[in-house]
Parts: sequence; structure tokens; C-alpha cells
Amino acid sequence: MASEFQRRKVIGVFHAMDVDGDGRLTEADFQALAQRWKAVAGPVDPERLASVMTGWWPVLRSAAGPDGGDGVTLDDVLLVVENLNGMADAVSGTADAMFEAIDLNGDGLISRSEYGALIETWNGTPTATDEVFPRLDLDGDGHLTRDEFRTHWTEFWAGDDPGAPGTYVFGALVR
Ligand SMILES: [Ca+2]
Ligand SMILES: [Ca+2]
Ligand SMILES: [Ca+2]
Repeated sequence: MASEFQRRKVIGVFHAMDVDGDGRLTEADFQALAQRWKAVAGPVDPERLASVMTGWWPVLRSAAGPDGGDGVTLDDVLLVVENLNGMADAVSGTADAMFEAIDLNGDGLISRSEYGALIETWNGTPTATDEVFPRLDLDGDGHLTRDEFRTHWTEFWAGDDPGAPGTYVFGALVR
């Protein structure tokens, strides 16, 4: 079972991914997300980004069972989250594609403003990140490195530690 903490952590992301707001994730939501990303992406190959994002769709859909055509619920997503420890390569590959999409100026680092653009794109709405960014910037040098980002991304999806900075990788403070 996913913990109550994991549920609270994932629910905000679930709503951000549910682009049409019907409470279920469908392939159409994934395509809409991929389009949103393509519009703002940094030096990442847009086809690679889209394929990484839509690549999660069959995984989620299979968690929804044979009737997955009805869409994927929050509980289905949590089922996948519970099993991510066995999918470390897929998780870090997604982190890397996201990192390259966020790195708008292609200098190999995520600045505070690039991070702000990430969260805004992900949520589809302006979101304050001043409180969050310093928690993610582990060495305080004003940037997120690829390793810092990968650590946080993996912690968010596969971890269960409320004290870990990765809890805040999507900007929102889990309450
Ligand atoms: Ca939906
Ligand atoms: Ca950059
Ligand atoms: Ca740093």
C-alpha cells in the first residue's frame, strides 16, 4: 500500500496531469501535457520528451486493469508508484529528459527562473517557487545540477520520506 504521505504527495501532480479535469488520466491528457511541454521546452529533442512522457501511459494504463480504457485513477497511479523501485532506469531517464526540457539556455544547469518556468508549465498556472528552490539546491550554489534534479525526481516518485527535499520537486509544499 502507498502511504498516506505518498498519496498527499502525488495528488497534486495527478491534478496537474489531469488536463481536462475529469478525475481520470487518459491518453488525451498525456498528449495535452506533451504539447504543453513541447511549447516551452529547452534544448531537449521535443520528440524524445514527448515519447518519454507518453511512454508512461501504457504503464499507468495497465495498472488500471483490463478496463483501463476508462482512464487511470489516483489509486492506479499509486499502484505504479509503489512499484517504481524496480523501474529505476525509467525513472531516471524521465528525470533526464525533464532536466533537458527545463534547461532553457542549455548551460547544463537549472537556474531559479528556469525552475519557476518548469513548475508553471507543469501546473499550467503561475506558482510561487521562492520557498522551494533553496530546498532543492542542496549545495546552495544557485543552480540545480543534473544529479541534484535526478535525486529529487526519484525521491518524489519512488521515495517515502516526508523530510526529503525531493518532496518539493513539483513546487508545492505538501501539507
Ligand atoms: Ca482527464
Ligand atoms: Ca540553464
Ligand atoms: Ca546546486
